[in-house]
Amino acid sequence: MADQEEVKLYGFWSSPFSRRIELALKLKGVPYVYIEEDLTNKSPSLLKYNPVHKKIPVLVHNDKPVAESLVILEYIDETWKNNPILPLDPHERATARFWASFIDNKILATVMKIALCKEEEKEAVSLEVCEQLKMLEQQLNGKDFFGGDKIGFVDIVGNIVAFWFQITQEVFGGDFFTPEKFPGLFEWIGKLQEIDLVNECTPPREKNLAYVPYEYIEEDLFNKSPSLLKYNPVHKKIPVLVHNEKPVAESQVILEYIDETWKNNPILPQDSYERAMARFWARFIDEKFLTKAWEAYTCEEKEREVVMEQVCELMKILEKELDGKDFFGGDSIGFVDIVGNVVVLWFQLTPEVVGVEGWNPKRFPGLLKWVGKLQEFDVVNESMPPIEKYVAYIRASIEAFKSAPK
Ligand SMILES: N[C@@H](CCC(=O)N[C@@H](CS)C(=O)NCC(=O)O)C(=O)O
Repeated sequence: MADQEEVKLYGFWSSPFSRRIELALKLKGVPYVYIEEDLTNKSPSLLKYNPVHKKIPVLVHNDKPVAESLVILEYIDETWKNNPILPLDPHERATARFWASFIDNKILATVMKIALCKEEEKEAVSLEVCEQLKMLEQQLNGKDFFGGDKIGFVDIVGNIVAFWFQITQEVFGGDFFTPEKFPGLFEWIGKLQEIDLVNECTPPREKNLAYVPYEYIEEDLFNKSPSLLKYNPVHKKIPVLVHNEKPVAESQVILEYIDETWKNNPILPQDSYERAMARFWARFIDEKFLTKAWEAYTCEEKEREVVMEQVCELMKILEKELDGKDFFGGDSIGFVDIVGNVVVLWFQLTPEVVGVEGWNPKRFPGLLKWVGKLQEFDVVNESMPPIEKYVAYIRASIEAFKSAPK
């Protein structure tokens, strides 16, 4: 191969399709530059190199793009001939392509249905995927790998079964893929996991489990979009979550929907009484605390002291409920802690909005400790707006509220 050749891979850390290309390049020992794509905001290069599907992975070899992971794998195998991925015999090659396509087009499509189907359809879909996985398992036929005694085309493609299916099952519920049902496939997974390069090309389990891809659409609340008005015609407010074209509005309703749809890292407790309590305190925060806090920001100067004291009374009640725990949810973040982000904002905004003299946060050591614990989480900080921006927004909202006709 020419010395000056350039290999670039456009991928996404959690995508089984781009991870399989990384694995093939590593197995071949081909040096490459990896470019992480933001799939919610695709780069002009990705759109230029894959104008048909606009998807990763794309391999760019000496400025020539190749898209579609199965096509890329074959291109790699034909370009760098060491450590062959496909067998040499034409019939064996055809068989490998057949099963790779069965994994991507049949099994994967059925597993996707599990994520999208209604609860009552889950059993039938699970049965369908089990039948397909059985057919795949039979292909192993006592061998270590589909490729024989070493990893090959079907194994590289099948890594999606080995890793992602277990994650899908954990997130969406079900027991379609277990070692009891598929001893052969699980033995094969064990063999794959003995290969360092395979592990290097598998995204961290916890990060992957916690990842739900979504597209964020910023609304201009002074000029609401037709989509927002269509999706939330009752309240005409954000947030609205749209999942597979079905809209869900009202933040606490959305939180419960998220928790029931993606079952890993539960937000609400399992016990029904504890769930009721969590819902009770979440409503207390949104309906009592938030209403009073807003009144404290918007009331006449002469009433401020009294209203601030009423807010403090409500905060005392909340602090008592926290009862020295790290989180309302116990030792990890839960429903009340997530809804409680407005209390965190209160701590940050109040000195700016009402001035330091009217507000003494030290009266709430328990809540302050809780705020500190929350801020130890990157995801919490990432979902909080920059404080200066927020102060400006709240000041503008207070002005708009005060000047609105009553
Ligand atoms: N058949 C394609 C599938 C690739 C694919 O689904 N890529 C996803 C990431 S996992 C993607 O780029 N999605 C972006 C989009 O659909 O807009 C392949 O094998 O390469």
